[in-house]
Amino acid sequence: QAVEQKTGIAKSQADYQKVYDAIAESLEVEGYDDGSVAPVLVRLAWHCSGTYDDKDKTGGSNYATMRFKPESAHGANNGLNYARDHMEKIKAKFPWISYGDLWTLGGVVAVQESGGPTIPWRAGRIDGFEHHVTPDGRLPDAAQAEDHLRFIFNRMGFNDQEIVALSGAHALGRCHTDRSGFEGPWSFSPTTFSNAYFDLLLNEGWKWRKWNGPAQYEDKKTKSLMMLPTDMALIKDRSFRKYAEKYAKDEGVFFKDFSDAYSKLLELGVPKAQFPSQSWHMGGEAK
Ligand code: DDH
Repeated sequence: QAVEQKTGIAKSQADYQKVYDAIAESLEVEGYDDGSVAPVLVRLAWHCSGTYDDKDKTGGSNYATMRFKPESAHGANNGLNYARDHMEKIKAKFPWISYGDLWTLGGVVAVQESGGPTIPWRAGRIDGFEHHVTPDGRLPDAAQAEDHLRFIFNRMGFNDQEIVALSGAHALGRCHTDRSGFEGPWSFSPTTFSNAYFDLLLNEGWKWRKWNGPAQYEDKKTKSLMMLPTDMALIKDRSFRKYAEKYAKDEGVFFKDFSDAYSKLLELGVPKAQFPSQSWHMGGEAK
């Protein structure tokens, strides 16, 4: 087996801060969706990490295996070529950074610069090979419900509270018919990270949308917002619902729990010995 690529761990936090700044500067893209690539970068960081299996320790963000054909072609990753191509422009400026570090740092920048909490992050992931690709089917299927959510996220090592907290990322972004088949944003401000997702989920009236696409909900009032069946499971299931209610009431609690869970997500599959340091707070002031 070939020697794995250099990690760049001889670099300091200041070096990674330069990458952070370059990503932050690149987020606004006129004419793309709602004017920002932040949501799709949050999704790239999540999908490159969420393949982890806590039993056999395969998958996760360590090897950035979405660079390889079998994984980039997995249905759940449709549209992420846009995010990966965007990140190639950053990689060209900082060729020493590993893809796993680049993509996960992209998620951190995108959350923080969209007004979300500080996400503790550290460098140390290494580029792997095609044989590290995990089988299709490790990411959630939006058409399903609470049993599926627990099956998928327990495998990664997440509990009910963490599942609900992580799902709050859907305050950002939208569904695209040419990517997932679903359509529309979850919130009225899809480039702002907030607890709006939980507030809307609990306090808007929702009904099935009548259309030719896959089964999804729309809000009764404006018909401009959407929820996936898996989103709705978070208020139908009693254990999930108590966290959704907590996060709708208190954005501070949501921010803290999201920060902990997203930070944990981004480190899945990375052997602790690969991290040379404690987590860093990149970017501006800690929130
Ligand atoms: Fe998600 N997500 N996600 N999601 N996700 C989609 C978009 C975005 C599910 C399905 C979809 C998380 C959990 C789940 C983001 C972040 C996170 C889309 C639409 C589908 C479908 C894709 C498209 O058409 O472009 C399901 C199912 C789950 C689940 O079962 C829990 C989590 C945990 C995160 C996270 O980041 C922690 C973001 C952001 C988007 C918006 C992307 C965009 O381009 O805009």
